[in-house]
Amino acid sequence: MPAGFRLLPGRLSRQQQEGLIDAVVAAQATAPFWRPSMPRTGQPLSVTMTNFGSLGWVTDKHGGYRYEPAHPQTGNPWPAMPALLTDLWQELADYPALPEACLVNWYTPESRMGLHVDWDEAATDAAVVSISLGDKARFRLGGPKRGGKTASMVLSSGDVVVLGGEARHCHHGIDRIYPGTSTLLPAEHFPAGGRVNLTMRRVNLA
Ligand code: MD3
Ligand code: FE
Repeated sequence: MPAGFRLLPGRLSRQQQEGLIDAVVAAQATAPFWRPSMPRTGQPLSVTMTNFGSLGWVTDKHGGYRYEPAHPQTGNPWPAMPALLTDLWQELADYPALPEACLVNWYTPESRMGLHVDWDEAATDAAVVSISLGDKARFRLGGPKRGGKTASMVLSSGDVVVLGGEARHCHHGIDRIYPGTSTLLPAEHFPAGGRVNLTMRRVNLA
């Protein structure tokens, strides 16, 4: 694994995981999951998304990848980040400012995320802190250049990954979801089951 990669298996208790899912469910009132589209082609992503924080990551055909202060469909400001998240950031990120954004990705069993590098943030000196909730997923991590060697690992509910240093600039993606491997997501709110990933990001330089 590249320098700056840290996996903390089972870092969150079941109760903490449930609290985060409750916050994602509560967020639906003002910031419902929506399906973003790729720049230029307008091809829809296979994940649906929402955000917490003063800024949220969005993408659409005409505006491309960017951070916005409001939900693209409701126009509401994103809901505040739960305190558990900012506490975790302060414990793990080793950065002198709080994250502005927490992107929430919901993967149903058919969802994938292709290999990519996150470079829409000015603060590339800050780590990204990722939290896995719900079904297990195969996470793939490569190098800074396209087409290099990659390695994969399974992420489980309650795992936390810190991507700092060199790892921050590495390609990564989600190959597949393993359906039915967690009981965390309540069927009334997540009828298709699957996995929710939270990624905290510092966007602007501190
Ligand atoms: C490695 N999400 O939202 S989180 C994304 O599980 C994203 O939803 C995946 O990639 C998910 O952009 C992976 C782990 C992650 C997040 C950011 C990274 C790994 C990273 C940035 C640089 C290197
Ligand atoms: Fe990413």
